[in-house]
Amino acid sequence: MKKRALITGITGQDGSYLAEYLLKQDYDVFGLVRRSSTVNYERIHHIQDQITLISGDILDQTSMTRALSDIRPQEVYNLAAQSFVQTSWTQPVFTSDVTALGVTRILDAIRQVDPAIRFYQASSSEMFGKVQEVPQKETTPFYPRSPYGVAKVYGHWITVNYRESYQMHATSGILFNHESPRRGLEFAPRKVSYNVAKIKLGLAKELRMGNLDAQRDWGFAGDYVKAMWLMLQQETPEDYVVATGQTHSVEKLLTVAFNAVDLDWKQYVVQDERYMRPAEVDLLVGDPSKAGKKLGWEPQVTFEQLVQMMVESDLQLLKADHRL
Ligand code: NDP
Ligand code: GDR
Repeated sequence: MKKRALITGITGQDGSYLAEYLLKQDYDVFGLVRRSSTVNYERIHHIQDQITLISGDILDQTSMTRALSDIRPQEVYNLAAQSFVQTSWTQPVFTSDVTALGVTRILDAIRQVDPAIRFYQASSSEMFGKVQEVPQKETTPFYPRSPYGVAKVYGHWITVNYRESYQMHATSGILFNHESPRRGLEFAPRKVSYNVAKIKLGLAKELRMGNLDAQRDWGFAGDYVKAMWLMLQQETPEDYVVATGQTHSVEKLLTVAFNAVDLDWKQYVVQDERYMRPAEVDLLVGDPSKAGKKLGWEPQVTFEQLVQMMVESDLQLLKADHRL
């Protein structure tokens, strides 16, 4: 019998890579999708005939229970979230409802339908926020700096609580920033790669950015979904930091991306207050040694390779769109 996995957030960046990865592991893959007036299956279009999409929303507990009862999966990966940090200040209540309470809804649906289902929660380095330790590891205290970060701290602890209360195989993966050509256009690395490609092709003249001093530990999403799967294959559920162990500033990101097309970022980038945050996370760098030791996980793509891959992909995309 094939294993069955349910992915919430399958239409997102990570959902699409995870679905591909699980198909390669010979799973039957199911994805929870919420209704919208226009179809947004761009990232899973190429595998749509190999997966099954189920209508539901993590705001609606009934839909979670129904999906679990119908599918009877062995594994559930909860990737659904309002995941853009900046938006969490303008929609703090909605962000909490989806990103925090959504986790309880799905955990409790699992408890009712089949507590033996293994559960993965997409936790975040944003929980470390104003960092209390460098580098950050599983035991580093949390100090979130945005409504999104606060919601993720809730999601993390409710996962730990269901594990301890009901002996569920529930795991929280504390993933640092990970990117790819499929990243949403609003996140810094994709915003940069897309606009660098536009500038190079003569389709834009400038790039407006916020804080250039912030530092992040950036990896490749394709590498990170493998760590999610490995966590659910362990006999004992535990929490893991997943990161590269290296950090770079937004300014360095600009340098590498513009250099990839032989341009100087200083001639095109304009700082714009609109992209500054009310409270910033200045520096994130993870210590992935536990994931290395226990899961045998290691990132494969370097920061420079990642940025070049994204710029190259956006150049191809824009050339095709504009028939260049
Ligand atoms: P995306 O923003 O690309 O994807 C989010 C997904 O969640 C989309 O499929 C979206 O659906 C879905 N979703 C949002 N609200 C609901 C809802 N109410 N019901 C059902 N589905 C919903 O995020 P990523 O793929 O980048 O990230 C995946 C997860 O990992 C998120 O939880 C994120 O917070 C977390 N994370 C991400 C990191 C990263 O660097 N990428 C790092 C650490 C954690 P739709 O397409 O309909 O909007
Ligand atoms: P982040 O990612 O907030 O770390 O959350 P994002 O790429 O949005 O920001 C990274 C850093 O870049 C700075 N920055 C800008 N960011 C954006 N988006 N746009 C800009 O113009 C800009 N200028 C500077 C930001 O201030 C920040 O310091 C991501 C999300 O995927 C979360 O869901 C996930 O949990 C964390 O990564 C880990």
